[in-house]
Amino acid sequence: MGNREKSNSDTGVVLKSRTERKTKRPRKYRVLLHNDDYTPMDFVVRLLQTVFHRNESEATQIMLHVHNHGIGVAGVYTHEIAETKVAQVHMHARQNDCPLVASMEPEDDEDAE
Ligand code: TYC
Repeated sequence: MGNREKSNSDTGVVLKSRTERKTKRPRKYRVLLHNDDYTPMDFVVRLLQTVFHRNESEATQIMLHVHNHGIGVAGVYTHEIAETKVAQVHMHARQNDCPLVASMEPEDDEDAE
């Protein structure tokens, strides 16, 4: 990020550069669904509708993407919300004896900007 500072050698006054953010925007996290061989497709679609507020068409597309590629993005959220979504997936999965796994990862690269 733009942390360059200009120093006036006479006064010692240090001006923060204009590009430095006054407030940091919260980092966002992708919530990922992982494929498995046992969780029913319709269960994953319903979960995407209830937990991730996807409509039936979006939910079906995401489920099929995970089924075909092994992993997929259910949604992007701030850290606390993403953690809650992951926990909700695991709760629903355990309650229905499904091995479904969710995880989260930062949306932006650590060293970007
Ligand atoms: N592969 C599962 C099946 O064939 C469906 C599935 C999709 C499971 C997505 C998990 O995250 C998942 N019944």
